[in-house]
Amino acid sequence: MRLDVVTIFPGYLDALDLSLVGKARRDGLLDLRVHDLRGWATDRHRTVDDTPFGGGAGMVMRPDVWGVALDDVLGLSADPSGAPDAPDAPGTPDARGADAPGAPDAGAAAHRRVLLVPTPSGDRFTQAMAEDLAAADQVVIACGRYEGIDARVAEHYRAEPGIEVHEISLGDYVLNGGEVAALVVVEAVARLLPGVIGNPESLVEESHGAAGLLEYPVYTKPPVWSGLEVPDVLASGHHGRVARWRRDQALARTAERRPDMLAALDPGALDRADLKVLAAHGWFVPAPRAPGTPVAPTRVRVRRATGADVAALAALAAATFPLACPPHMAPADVQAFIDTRLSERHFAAYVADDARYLVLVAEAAGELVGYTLLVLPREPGEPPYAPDVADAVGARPAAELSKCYVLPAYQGTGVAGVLLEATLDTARTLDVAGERLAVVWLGTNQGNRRAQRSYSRHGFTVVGTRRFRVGDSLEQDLVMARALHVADPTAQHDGGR
Ligand code: 6GU
Repeated sequence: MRLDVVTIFPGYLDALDLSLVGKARRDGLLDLRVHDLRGWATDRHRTVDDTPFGGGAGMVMRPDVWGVALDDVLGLSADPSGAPDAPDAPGTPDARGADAPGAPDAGAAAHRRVLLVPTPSGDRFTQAMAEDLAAADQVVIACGRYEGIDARVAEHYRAEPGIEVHEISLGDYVLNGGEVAALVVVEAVARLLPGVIGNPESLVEESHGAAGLLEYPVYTKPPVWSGLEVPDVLASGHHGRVARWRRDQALARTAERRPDMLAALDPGALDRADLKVLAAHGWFVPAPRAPGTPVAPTRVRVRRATGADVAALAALAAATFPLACPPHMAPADVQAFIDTRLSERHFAAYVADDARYLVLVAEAAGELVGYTLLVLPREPGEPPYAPDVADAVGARPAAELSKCYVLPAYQGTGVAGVLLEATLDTARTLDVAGERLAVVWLGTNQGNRRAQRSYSRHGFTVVGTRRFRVGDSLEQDLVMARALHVADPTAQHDGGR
């Protein structure tokens, strides 16, 4: 590949003689030429800049000087052989030998030529761009200084057939010129060229690579340094476990440092273990809305509901409650239950009365996807309202987890578990007239094994049964309970049943 850098500070690019890039040049894998822009200036002072039209601070680089320089380097000059590339000022380090004028190579029609203009107002330079550039035949980097290059230069070459123009930025900060960006681009592109890196395997797993994750942390000898040990798994010799550990680390790092990268992951490339790591960091992959349209991982946050949520809460309750009802229940009964317990008016009352109710919501991309409703006793000794439950749940004060629902798209993703744990965590901080809450109980339909399994995983155990009426149907519920302040969740039944 051929790479040309045009700059008023050719010496800045001397570093490209070193290391891998220097070796690639010496090995003929990379034809890198650095040119002094002043070689194309025509006045006695070799001027390349002038004052800005419209006024303002600083100087702007002249389009006419850049135009002849870039025409030469890109091989667009009428008479390429006459290009004044050679007359660099004595002492400029443009002594690359191979610095012939930019005559177009034979077969130029098939050539992909790219003009890069580094500028803080460009598109962010990425690994994907580096990979794209590595496939080009010629990349020319036009390094501006001062306030930049006259805007007509990029415009002019954009209109030139066969030339791609990209204005690129390294990041959100301002440098004095494009030379550092040229170093960055050359290094990022050169290492992707065939033969430049001895072991191409090492390109596979790196940060910003195909996996779309940051790289896992790496370690070498000594095994203990400064009191810090290398993680045991890496010395286990167990390739499968090492690979899993590295992937877990990559996922966790990316979740913590670059959530924007997680949102761009292909959910099809995530296995169950991946989903667990992501869930632990608050990221979930909802089911597709339509088959074959996978949804990207989504950040889900759990928080207390506010008055602003009541309309969305009522809509969520109306969407989720019927799905949890057994199939034989009359739709009219289900609707009547919603109207008398889960309307907007009811949620407004729940949210407003935080001595009596705790409402948490799970929010994803501004949408409510789940909620819990915990009902607190009015006084510490108040038993659960139904005698069968009062007997089964012995400890006081006892709060009822009345609702714990998530949208179908988030069922099985772990969101319900996060919502439930957050509810228990908040419940642990609550008291009823000075006595801290001791137990949370709930009734769940006997047929709903999925819910029961989920509550069991979160420390609930079955303590009894109750009857639960929805309209005409009298349902048999399991009563499950969980102590809030003991390590052993089975210890809660002393005095119960
Ligand atoms: Cl490419 N150029 C300049 N001058 N400043 C920058 C930049 C480029 N990228 C970030 N800051």
